Order: sequence, then C-alpha cells, then structure tokens
Amino acid sequence: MSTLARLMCGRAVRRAALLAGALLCTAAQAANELAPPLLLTNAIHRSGDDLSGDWTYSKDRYRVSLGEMNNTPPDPRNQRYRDINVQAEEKANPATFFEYDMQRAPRASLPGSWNIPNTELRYYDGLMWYQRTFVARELGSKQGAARAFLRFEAVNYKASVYLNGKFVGSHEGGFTPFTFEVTALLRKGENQVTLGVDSTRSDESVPPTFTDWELYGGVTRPVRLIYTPKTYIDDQVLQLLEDGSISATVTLNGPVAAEQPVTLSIAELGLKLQAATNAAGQAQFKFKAPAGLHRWSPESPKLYDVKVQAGDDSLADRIGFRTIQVVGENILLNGKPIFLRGISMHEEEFGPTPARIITPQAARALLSEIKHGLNGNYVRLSHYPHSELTVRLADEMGLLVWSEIPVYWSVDFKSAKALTTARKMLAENILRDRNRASVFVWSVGNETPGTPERLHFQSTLADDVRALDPTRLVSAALWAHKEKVNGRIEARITDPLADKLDILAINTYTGWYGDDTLDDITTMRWTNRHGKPMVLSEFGADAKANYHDPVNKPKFSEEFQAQFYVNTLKMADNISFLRGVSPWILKDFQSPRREHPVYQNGWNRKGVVSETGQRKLAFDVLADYFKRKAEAVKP
Ligand code: GCB
Repeated sequence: MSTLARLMCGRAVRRAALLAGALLCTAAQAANELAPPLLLTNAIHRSGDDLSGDWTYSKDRYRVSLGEMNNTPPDPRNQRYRDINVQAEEKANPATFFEYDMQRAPRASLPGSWNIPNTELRYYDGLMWYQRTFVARELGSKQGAARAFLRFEAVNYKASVYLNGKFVGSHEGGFTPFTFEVTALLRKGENQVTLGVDSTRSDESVPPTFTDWELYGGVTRPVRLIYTPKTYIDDQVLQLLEDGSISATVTLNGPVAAEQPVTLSIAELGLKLQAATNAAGQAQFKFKAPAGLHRWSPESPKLYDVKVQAGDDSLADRIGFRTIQVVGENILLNGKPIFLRGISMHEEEFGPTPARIITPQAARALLSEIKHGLNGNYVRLSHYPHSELTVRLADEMGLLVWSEIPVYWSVDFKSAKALTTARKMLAENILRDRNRASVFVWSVGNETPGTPERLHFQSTLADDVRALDPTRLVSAALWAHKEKVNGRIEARITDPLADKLDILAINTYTGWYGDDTLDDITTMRWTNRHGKPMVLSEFGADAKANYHDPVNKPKFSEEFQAQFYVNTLKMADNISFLRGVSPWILKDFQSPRREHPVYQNGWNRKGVVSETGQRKLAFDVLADYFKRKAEAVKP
C-alpha cells in the first residue's frame, strides 16, 4: 500500500511540480506513508480461526517481563512470553526456579477488558500479559490457505505480540486494527501466542492520560488467525462519486500481484467488470452507476453484495452507495438537505459491570435505542473508533455515523510523536471503514485548546482526511466563544480550526457547568460568519435515574435534565444554520473522574438512559423532538 502510494505520488509530484501544485500530493503521500503496510480490509469476511475464548493472564506492574526496570533485556526466566512449559521444567529439575507460570495463571475470556473476570481490576493501569495455545491449519495451496496473519481488531492501549517465544511486532493505539504476517513462524501442532498489553498512557499518547471515560485496558475486540492464498486481495474500496459514477480500487498483495485480471461483480445490478492490476498490484475501475442503483439512506439502508475475485482469492462484502456533501449551510445526503437527529455514544455495553464487550447483540441493543427509541438517523461514535461490527450494524440499520479519533483535551500538541500516533490512527480508522456508507464524517478530535501547536496538529489531520478519503466530510468538536451581552449569552465560533472543517461541531454545556441558569439557554444567540452548517455535537446534564423532584428540579434530578433538554432544543430551533444535534449521551457510562458519592460513584450520569437501560424523562423529550423533526421533512 505505502509502496504503491509512493510510486503513484512520485509520478504525480513530477506532474504537479510542473503545474506548481505539488502541495496536495505531498500531503497525500505523507498520509499514505503512515498507513499500515497490511490492511486485510474486510477481514471479517475471511476464513480464519477465532482466537476468542480462554486466555491466561498475569499482571506485570513493574514491567519485569519487558525488562524495563533497568533498561537491560529481561532475564529469560522472567519472560512471560517464553516458549516453555514451566511445570515440565520444574518436574525435570526440582531445583529450577521460575517466578511465573503463564500456563497455570488465572483465566479470562477474550475479547473484553481485563475487568471481566475480576472487577477489582477495573482501575488496574499498566502491563498485563495474556497467553493461549492453538493449532493452526496446515499451510499449503489447499483451500487457499497459503499465508497466515494474526489480526487484532483492538488492543488497548499498546500491544507487543510474541508467537512461539519470538517477537512478532507491536502496535500503539487502542481502537484500530493491526495485522502481522506469521506464515513463517507457525509450526505443526500446538502454537503459543502471548500478548503484552499496556494500558499506560502519557501526554504523548492518543488519548492522553486524563479523559472522562473508563480505562478499559485489554484485548477489547476479536483476535483471529486469518488465512489467505499466496497472492490475496489486501484492500478494496468502492465509492459513489458526486458525478454519478462508481469508482473502485482493488489492491493485491503477493508474488503475482502485478498485471493480473481482477473481476468485480454486483449481481443485483447485473454488473460484472474486469480490470488488470498495474505494476504495483492495483486495479482501478470507474463506471457510470446503473440507473437502477438504490442509494443508501437512513430511511432505506440498501446494501449490495459486492464480490471481488483475483487469482485464487475472492472476497465478498455488503456495501451501500450514497453521496454526502456540504453546500453553503446545508449537509446534502444524496443531493438532499438532511437534519441529523442523533446522540453521542461510548463503546460500552448495557449492564451494571460493563467490560467493553461489544457482541452483535450488545451493539444492536445500543443502536436500536437510537434508531427506534429516539427516532434517530445518526450516531456520534465518540471519542474514538468503535468496533467494526458497530459501524457495519449502523450500515445495516440505517444510522449515519460520526467517526472520531481520540485527539482529546490535553494531548501534547507540541509532540511530533503524538502527531505521528494520531495520524497513523486516523489512517487505520479511515482505511478500515471507508466502504461503510453510514460513515459520513471523520472527526479529528474533541475540545482541544486554542494554541498554534494544536491548530497545526489538527490541520495536519484534516489534510490527511482529504488525502485518504476525499468523498467524506471533515469535522472536529469545538467550543464556541461565549460572552454575556446585556444579560444574554452571545455565542460565536472563533476557533481558527473552523476554516479547515466542512461541518462546525460545537459542544455546549450552558445551564449545567458554571453559573448560567436554565433560562440563559433559551435566550442564547448564535452567530456564524463561516457560511457552513453547524451541529451541536454535545450538550447534556447529569441525572440519576429514579431521582425525582418535580417541584425544585435540582441538578442531578430527572426533572432538571428533562428541562435542560426542553430549553436546549428550544434554543436549537432558533439557530438558522443548525443542521443536527448529538447530545451527551445515550447511556450513563463509567468514568473514574465521576465520584460524587450520592449521584455518580464512578458513573457519568448524562445518559438519557441509565447503565441498565432505564429511560429517563429526558429520553422522551428528545424522542418527541426527533419525531417532529422527522415529520417536518416527510413529503
Ligand atoms: C465534554 C466531553 C465529554 C465529557 C462531557 C461531560 O465536553 O467531550 O467527553 O464526558 O463533556 O460529561 O462533561
């Protein structure tokens, strides 16, 4: 992928230099070079062995097995990833001594955060080791299993991977997939895989140390061993363009990737097309969308079976086609203005002790509350990329998705390392999800300070989005500048990052934090000199489910929260350039920051439903508002 981008960019740079316009290509080149070397796009539909289930685990607070105590390689006896059977060694030589034994360590079922087997681990922040054994398929040309890859959908926050005692690779970033080829390392019979999972973060990490959500260290999404033929389809991307054509690019990886025929078929549309790969293994298709193409929308989320075939490999996916644009102050979906009726959501399942275990049922329970309970057409997946299965479900159910990377609050914006980490994460997120019709905007962060370094940081990310996926919109959640003038709050968007964005997204907590009252919300006045659409990406107030006081309506009561929603939605109706809302937040969520002993106890209570799914009064206020909004646009 990156080699290919370099080759293409080299040509384009030469051409662009002639036209004195080399800048765009430089940005595209840089963005592509940060993309992972192996994509395995659509891995979910590939044949493989699921490594979910029982793993043993062992805490390593002092990082002994990484040998980080005194910067010397760890004593082999301390390496938890060593390819030995400690019990057998001890039996063979009773005098031998080991401080650990991964085989006899406690067990946890993966995927899921490390607080699943033991809620005491909720606040454990450090290095944890996981190990399991498995028997791999025999590799050969039979059944297309010639190469094998270990694929991790998410390990939070850093992962070091070892197979049969050997280091395979590492990855930083808790929310995006990564893949290592292990063809040469697998052996017949039992194999042993060990993961060092490190949740420790710093100001240079993305997100930084201080956030308002649960840590959830661990292997939070599936791990699979995936098999492919020698030459396989590493990436395919299909997009409906504004000019009514469909463009598709297929990239092969392997010894016979160059000058190969590739077939792309969408049977339901009667399409079967062929193209040949170039020297870099990439085939390009561009064709007029058939007249009968049914465009994807939340009301009618049509997906097509798309098949790609090349050599011994073939891969099927379900893909929707739609366009998204901003024209003036409007967001146009398939050419028509849309109002985003949504809510924000963390990746946390319903229940009293969540461990970030997102099964299909758990994802459906969350998204159904938005789609059917609230009458929504949109979800803000905050503040980091959620699981691929959630995004695929949004495609299927018909919810537009705001996708974000965790460039949040106090990242060290001066740090080149932090910027590289964020850029890689953004590339991994975009390359994973750019076939999902539901995703309409890539957000480059949330509530960051107005410093020049941060402007450079997030502008670079916005440029990366344009280079990696020019078919979607760019945004970031910002603060507005607020001032009281003659007793009324005047709100303006003064953040210079706004110039880089397609949608202006504003988080507002007037009426909750600070001294402003609920009445101050309704009289607020908003101005926008940018001529772009605005969405209220957040507004919210805490309420403890079942705490009622209709007379005094104190903070933390359901009545206060409901009134906060009534007033904020009234204000929203007076903003002529407002094109959507995603209040904070669907469900009460765990946050070590929230320790009010009466109302919170480790939970941020701004959900319109409680952690177990009980709807609060504000839920109905929002559902009624969205119902009215939806009816207003019906033909
Ligand atoms: C915000 C943040 C969100 C917090 C929320 C709150 O502005 O974007 O991550 O959880 O406020 O509850 O204060």
